[in-house]
Amino acid sequence: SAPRTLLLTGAAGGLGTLMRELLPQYGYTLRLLDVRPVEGARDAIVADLNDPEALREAVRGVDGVLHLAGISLESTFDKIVESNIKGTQRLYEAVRAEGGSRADGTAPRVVFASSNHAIGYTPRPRTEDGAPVVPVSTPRRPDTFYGLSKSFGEDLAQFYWDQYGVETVSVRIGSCFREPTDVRMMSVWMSPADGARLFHAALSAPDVGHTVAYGSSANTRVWWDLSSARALGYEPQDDSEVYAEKLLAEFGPLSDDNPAHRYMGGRFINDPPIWPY
Ligand code: NAI
Ligand code: 15L
Repeated sequence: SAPRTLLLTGAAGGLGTLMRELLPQYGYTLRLLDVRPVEGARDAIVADLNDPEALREAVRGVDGVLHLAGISLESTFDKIVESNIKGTQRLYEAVRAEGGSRADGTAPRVVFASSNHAIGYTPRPRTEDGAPVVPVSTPRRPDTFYGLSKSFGEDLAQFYWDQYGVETVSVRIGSCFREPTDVRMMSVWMSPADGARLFHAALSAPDVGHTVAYGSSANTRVWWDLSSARALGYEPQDDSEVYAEKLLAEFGPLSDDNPAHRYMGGRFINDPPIWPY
């Protein structure tokens, strides 16, 4: 059965805003947390992930956590360490402690927003020439300090499962925006509606232990093996192909002359977008 009360960290961000719109239809009551005020939500918890007491209070009584908070682009190593590495460990500590204080000892399940940038240095698969899609078991090859922090987050999730029985689904999200905006995104786009479907599946599937899943729509040009996502009950409904004509006319096809097209991480390889704060 689906968890009812969900802590949404990173609620003020782009994906947090989309999920605030889309997740309530699955029956969730959302508790919101962000280091920034959440527009239109006066009861949101404004706290840093590095505030253990606020975090402990935030997870008290929830059935699940959708962990979106963190630096979502490239930054200095020190800033990434604070928000993404220390911050995520503190979240897991709060979740573990919450489980320890319950009669049945069960901690709330975490859905961790990992990223394709944990495997960004993997060459893009030539699926157009019949090459296979990339499995979840592909060695991680982070393309940035940001990608390294997501790789760490997946290891942290595995450790909290092995050591403490805290369950996690780590979703290696592609590009979850309202529309794909470049040719690479035709392969890695996850529509917001499919994002909500996948997060809901990840929160409600039985016995996930630590599961890693790719987060994309049912794109014609998909690069990733979605079978572990489908095994959770995810049935993607969207396909970026409806935008192909427009995007190809504007940008042309993927080309190895373009360094941003050689690897799955796209421009994070050669010209990563920088976190503004
Ligand atoms: P975003 O940058 O719009 O939102 C992140 C939110 O986290 C911000 O509101 C920020 O204030 C908050 N935050 C940052 N550091 C914090 C801290 N120390 N304590 C509390 N809150 C903190 O990013 P977006 O696009 O919404 O992504 C959400 C999550 O999903 C991020 O973890 C990102 O890395 C991951 N992701 C997103 C993808 C996408 O396509 N949108 C793709 C792959 C991963
Ligand atoms: C990410 O991990 C970022 O958080 C998001 O802003 C996009 O850049 C996305 O990857 C992407 O690869 O398109």
